[in-house]
Amino acid sequence: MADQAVSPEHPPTIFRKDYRAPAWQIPEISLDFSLDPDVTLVRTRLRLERTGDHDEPIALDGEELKLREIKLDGRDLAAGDYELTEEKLIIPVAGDTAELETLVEISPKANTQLMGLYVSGGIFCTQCEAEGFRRITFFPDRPDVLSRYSVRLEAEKATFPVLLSNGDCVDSGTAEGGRHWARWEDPWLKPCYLFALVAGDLAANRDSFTTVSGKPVDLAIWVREADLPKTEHAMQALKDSMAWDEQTYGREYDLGQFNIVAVADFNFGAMENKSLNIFNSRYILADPDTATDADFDAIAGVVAHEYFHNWSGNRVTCRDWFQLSLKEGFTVFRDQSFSSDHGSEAVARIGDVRALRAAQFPEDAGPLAHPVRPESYIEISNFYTATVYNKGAELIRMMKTILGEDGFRKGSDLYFERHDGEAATCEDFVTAMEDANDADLSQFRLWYSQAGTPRVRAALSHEPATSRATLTLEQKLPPTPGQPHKDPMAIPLKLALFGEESGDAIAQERLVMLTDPAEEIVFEGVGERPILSINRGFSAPVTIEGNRAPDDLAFLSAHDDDPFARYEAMQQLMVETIIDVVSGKRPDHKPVIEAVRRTLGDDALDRAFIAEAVLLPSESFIGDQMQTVAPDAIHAAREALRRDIGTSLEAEWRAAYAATSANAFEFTPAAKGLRRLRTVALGYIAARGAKDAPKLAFDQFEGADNMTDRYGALGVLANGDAPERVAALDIFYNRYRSDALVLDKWFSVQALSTRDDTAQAVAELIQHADFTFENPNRLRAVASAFGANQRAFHVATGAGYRFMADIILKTDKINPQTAARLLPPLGRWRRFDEDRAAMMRAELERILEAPNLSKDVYEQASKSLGG
Ligand code: B3K
Ligand code: ZN
Repeated sequence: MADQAVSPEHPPTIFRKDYRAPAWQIPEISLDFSLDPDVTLVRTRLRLERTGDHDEPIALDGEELKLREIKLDGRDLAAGDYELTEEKLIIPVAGDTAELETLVEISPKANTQLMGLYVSGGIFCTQCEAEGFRRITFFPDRPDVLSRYSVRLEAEKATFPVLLSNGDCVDSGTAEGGRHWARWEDPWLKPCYLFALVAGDLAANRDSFTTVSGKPVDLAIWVREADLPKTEHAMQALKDSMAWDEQTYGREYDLGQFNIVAVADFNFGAMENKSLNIFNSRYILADPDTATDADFDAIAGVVAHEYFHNWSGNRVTCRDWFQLSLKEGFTVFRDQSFSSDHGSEAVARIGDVRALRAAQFPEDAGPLAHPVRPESYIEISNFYTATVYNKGAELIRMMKTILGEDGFRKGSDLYFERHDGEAATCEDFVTAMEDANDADLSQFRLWYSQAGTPRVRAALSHEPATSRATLTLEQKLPPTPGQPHKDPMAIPLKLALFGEESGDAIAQERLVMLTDPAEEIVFEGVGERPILSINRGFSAPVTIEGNRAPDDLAFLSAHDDDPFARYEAMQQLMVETIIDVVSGKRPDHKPVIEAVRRTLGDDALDRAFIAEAVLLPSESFIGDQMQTVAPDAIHAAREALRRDIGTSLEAEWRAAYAATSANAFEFTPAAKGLRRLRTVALGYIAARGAKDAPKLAFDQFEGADNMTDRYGALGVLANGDAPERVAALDIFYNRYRSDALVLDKWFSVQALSTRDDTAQAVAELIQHADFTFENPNRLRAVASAFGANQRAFHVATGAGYRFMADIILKTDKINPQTAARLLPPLGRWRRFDEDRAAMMRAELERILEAPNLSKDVYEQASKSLGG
């Protein structure tokens, strides 16, 4: 199994090549929970079936379980009849089938890792993906063991009046001592990572949905009673998702109930347990006073994502965790398409690409780079990454681009039909796409196995005499850990040519498959000078390097008929302008200012698109384009450009601000666009240093009838040093201190501040009475936000690095999974100057030297150091 020595310092590596089908299947499991926060008893009966001709014992996983009883075919086993280690229970079995019964004791209240069964705000809940079920009972905790579940829950009735599990509730009753019970049965085979239970004092927002074939489904969103009014948006998103999956993928829901529960303490966004989705409350609760438009959109996206998993993940699951992108990449692609269909396609695509570039490109360029289908891991929780999720979604999107809308649907139909009820692989998905279309995706498969972001160099030349244009495309595949050399990839590039004089498309959009290291494409009949529009719609997750002059980019930003390409041209123009200044050239802000002016004044564009297009790229994105990141110089150059855009276009910003101001709250795409542009305009007015800017921001803050405007204004104030800043922060705190999700925003806005003292500010924030290491949302509101704040995190003294390492070490003792997710910013040391790199390395070494480090943090820190 492991190729390296196993010791506490060096936990074993698991390799994809070592996959073996399970020696035993468990077609049926019955679980009986006697719930108590301190001591919960779990009685489990498993029907064991030997698979194939072998004499291996049954090996069950188990972690932090106290074994009280064990019986095989009704007979008590003696200590010598089985082997029990810290992680395994191994039992020799004579026959080919048997019934195993265990009784274990667990302690949900003491579970701060939030994996397995735990208590959040007085509610029992579970999280089993990826390997949490082994913290509940002994079981082969792997996704290719599929079972039918029957679950009995018993708890004190007054404190835990609601008892939920997967499937349908088939019976319930009262028990002695003020307790009650319920039995749930799930007819669908499922892996144990999809098991869930919830018990607590919850109220439901109930609704219903009738499926396309006329079957009624009872829907319920369970929250604390006081939060019921905040569940409407999530409910609407759920019903929209159910209808969308029927229309778009022909996928109907398959049970009589669908339950969602929101809890306050959750390691990530939400979990797709069969018919009992458990959510971080942040992705359920919203009303205009407490949630921003971005929060509303994220809620719809996550509700859709988890619902879509019912087919892409649950009905067809993953054979092993190396195949994680099979369900995650596909499901992200599905939720992206859903959001795009329910709003502006262009703005949705800009958002997808922005997220990919913010999280995945840096991952691909750093020590933690891994293929979409990884080859090995130490701790699987570390592989719920932007590569597996977001780049994985880009792979699915590319297949759709290559095969076309109908071909893609034929492929997904075949995939679902072929693998329904199975644990499948990424390879199965690609094969279904090929078979349904009689296509050959052999070279395309490299996207699953080769890490790193391909770079495509595009050079266009023009010969007026022959009216011929020649485009040379060249692909370069940067080395990544363990993959020094790579084969050329199949890269689908949508491109078009525009005429400089006419402004017309002189070569209409076409799809070019770049499959060789270098290729040449000739365009005939090109009389006027052509301008290249490439990777339109972001057809491939690559970086384009080209010879497009600032004027050409400015031209595209005004004339391209692909909105994404238009946005992209503007971004590139901005990035190049800032990098020129950072590398010592005299600033020439004019092309950017003119491009922003034109976009702002283009009445044909929707406001949401304008707001995205005129925003400067983030400091970290600019850094990613540089050989060595220079955080302070980037900040200075970007701020100077912002100031200049603010000053030169002051009249335009004020006009835009005024035009978007009389905006009584409505949750429509148009109203959202106005709100977005409003705060962007406010930001530019403030950047210019206008005297009245703090007052303008404060008035917006005070007068707002919604969180988008209020938080937008607070963000502008938090970056400055006007007295209004302190006043607004205090008002915000006092108004929302009892609403945890809004209080998270109060922490974040300070950790994200571009002020000089942010590294100091976060050190104080974690001393605040409302800060806690135990709630992942609160922890991330400070630590993840700070890690994403390039200038503050990389403050030259190294205080940011020390702060983060301290937080990681402290969190590791409580919640290793969440601790490990804070590590990547420290791992990017190779991208920085020597002094910073040395300080970052020193912190990574300090982390690695700490006693009793979790596997999670060990893996991230050791790989980040390059060891
Ligand atoms: N499948 C879960 C993620 C579980 C993460 C475990 N570390 C949520 C989702 O992607 O839908
Ligand atoms: Zn998912």
